[in-house]
Amino acid sequence: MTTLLVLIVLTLAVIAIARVVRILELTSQLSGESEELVTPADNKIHGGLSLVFLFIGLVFIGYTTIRYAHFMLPTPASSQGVEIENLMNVNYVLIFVVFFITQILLFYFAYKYQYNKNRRADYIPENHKLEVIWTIIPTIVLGGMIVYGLTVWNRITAPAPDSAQKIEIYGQQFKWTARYAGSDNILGSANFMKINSSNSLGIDSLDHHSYDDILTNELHLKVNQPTVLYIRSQDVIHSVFLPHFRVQMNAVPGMTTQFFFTPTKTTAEMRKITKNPTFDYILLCNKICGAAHYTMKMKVVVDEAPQYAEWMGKQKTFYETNVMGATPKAVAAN
Ligand SMILES: [Cu+2]
Repeated sequence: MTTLLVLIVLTLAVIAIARVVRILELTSQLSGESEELVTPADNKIHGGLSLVFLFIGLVFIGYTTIRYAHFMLPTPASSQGVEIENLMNVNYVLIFVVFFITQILLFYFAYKYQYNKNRRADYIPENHKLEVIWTIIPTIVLGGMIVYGLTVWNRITAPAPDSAQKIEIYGQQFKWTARYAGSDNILGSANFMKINSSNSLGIDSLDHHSYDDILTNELHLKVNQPTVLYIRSQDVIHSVFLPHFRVQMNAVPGMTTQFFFTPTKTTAEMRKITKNPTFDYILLCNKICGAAHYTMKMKVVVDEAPQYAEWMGKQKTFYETNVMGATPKAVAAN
């Protein structure tokens, strides 16, 4: 309600200002002055205002950057994340340098070169040296950024080693399920034809690799263990987003996408780093996938090996929950 009132007041203020300007125009017409006439005093005021605007803008940028810095992600929690973070930082530095140089020059020039009837502008139809400089510098800088970015991308999307832990992340409207490959480290095959109310992932119960698979609603990762996520979707495009690990990959129906990374900081370590005793890693859906998209998240825990083994020991396998559990019913049905 307050927002609406503020908007109404602002709209009325704009209309009022427009009317006042119109009245001023009409009075100047009546008094015989030309409305386009710009006096040297006007030029001075506008030139000065450019400097004031530049100063206010710079102070505002500095203030908001410091004031809202805590909304930035904490230090990356995976080895791949460190590379992405460095790439981002190099980009930020370049963008900030170019931003400050161009904005300062823009407003300073508006002040310095305000109209002066005694000054004539130089006529420079072409200047090869200048054109070569402003072509070559951006070419080198942007070319360097592309090469650097592609190198990082190739490294972080390199194939996972065989020893990497395999976990499936399955998205559906509106939840995530994690499936661990179990002691054989091979995920059992799955097929959408096998999806039913007790098997939403469509896991093939005839494939013996699926017997030791473990389905969970929480993603536990072992610290310093290379981990590869195989990502599937049941219905629409979702996106697996693990901001603290700087990981993101789409979940696309009909295909399996993947992302390989190594978590390097346990949840306990990250709680110390963020000075937040209730901090938890999170896996979010980062594609607007429907009405309850915002609820589509899963808690992520990075454990030391013993805690990880303890948690894993408490989980039930697909064989225990679906195959063994389903057999008596199947027999009874026959
Ligand atoms: Cu989603």
